[in-house]
Amino acid sequence: MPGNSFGQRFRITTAGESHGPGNVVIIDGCPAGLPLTEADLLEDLARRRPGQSRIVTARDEPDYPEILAGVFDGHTTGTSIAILIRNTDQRSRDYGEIKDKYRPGHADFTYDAKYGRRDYRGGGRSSARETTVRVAAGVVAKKIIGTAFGGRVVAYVRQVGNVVAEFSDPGSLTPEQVERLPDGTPNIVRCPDPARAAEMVALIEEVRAAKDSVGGVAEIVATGVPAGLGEPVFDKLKADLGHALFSLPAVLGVEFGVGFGCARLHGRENNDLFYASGIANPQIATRSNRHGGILGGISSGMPIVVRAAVKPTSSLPQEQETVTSGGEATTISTKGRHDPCLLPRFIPMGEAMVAIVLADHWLRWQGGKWHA
Ligand code: EPS
Repeated sequence: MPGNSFGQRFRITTAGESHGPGNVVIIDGCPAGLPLTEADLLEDLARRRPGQSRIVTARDEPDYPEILAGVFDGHTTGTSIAILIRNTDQRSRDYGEIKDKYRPGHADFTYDAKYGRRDYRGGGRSSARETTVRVAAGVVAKKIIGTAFGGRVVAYVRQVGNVVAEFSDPGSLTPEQVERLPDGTPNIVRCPDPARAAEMVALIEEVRAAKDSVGGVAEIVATGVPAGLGEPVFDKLKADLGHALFSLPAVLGVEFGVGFGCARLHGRENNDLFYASGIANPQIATRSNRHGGILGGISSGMPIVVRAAVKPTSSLPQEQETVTSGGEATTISTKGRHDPCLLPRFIPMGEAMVAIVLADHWLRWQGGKWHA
């Protein structure tokens, strides 16, 4: 398969480029009878939208979704859903220079190596602009998991550069804490620790002024997920979540629970001990959650905690060495409008991909028997 589709029972296929007419997603496998309107998609799209605050790209897109198929009378029909989001604020003249030059850290070189041609305007097909429609599909997936089992996915920024926020109970953080500061103003960096959030914003403003960029870590937490989601061996829930998150642009690392920290631990420290509560219908849980909510590739009923490391934006408005497609040495300073840090807008993308995997695995587990 050419890699434009993801999922088995809940399957998304996307098409689109950063400076083409728009991006589209086709969602297959959504059960009939789920309430769905364009208005339902707006909140998450606004959280992902460029131009939303002073610390993101200035490209200003309204990202208004058009549902073209699969919905009638405000409910899904069970047939394929198509959602289109048009591009309206492309500035392709900024990209004439990179037609023949490879931007450091970008996919320009590798797309040329693979296909021998590419849409060089913006990031083309490799642009994060494609994630608009994934976020729209993620809203559908969030509705499925919310209706089916009360599942909820909340993501937030854990780290920007050297500024790290620690949360002792990730499963208790609310979307309101991610989106708003205690005084009610927008939490533009989406870190639910107000002191760290202020430091992160200052750091992002500093790197932008220096014509540089900075990386970070997003933490994505799924709660209410029952024990039992995931397939053995190749389609472990962990493997599919890893696939989903690594498919987002700029992700260089994914870890669950204690993650790479497990390398330093002994088994006795790392094991999460089981306990049961209730007698007639005992509920089994673990006292700690170093395993991150997945054991043997199957959800344990504990919150699923996964982190994605996101690299600093490759596009830099300062001169860097590169080569042309003909192999001549040259320099490049990337024009265009870019995020000095990708993390604030990554949050709804991470939530969407996790929700899509959970909806897919729930539907696979239920064998398609679920009714809205
Ligand atoms: C992006 C490059 C910039 C960003 C863009 C992501 O756009 P352009 O293609 O015009 O250079 O503004 O972000 C969005 C437009 C968006 O909606 O996410 C890239 O190369 O990934």
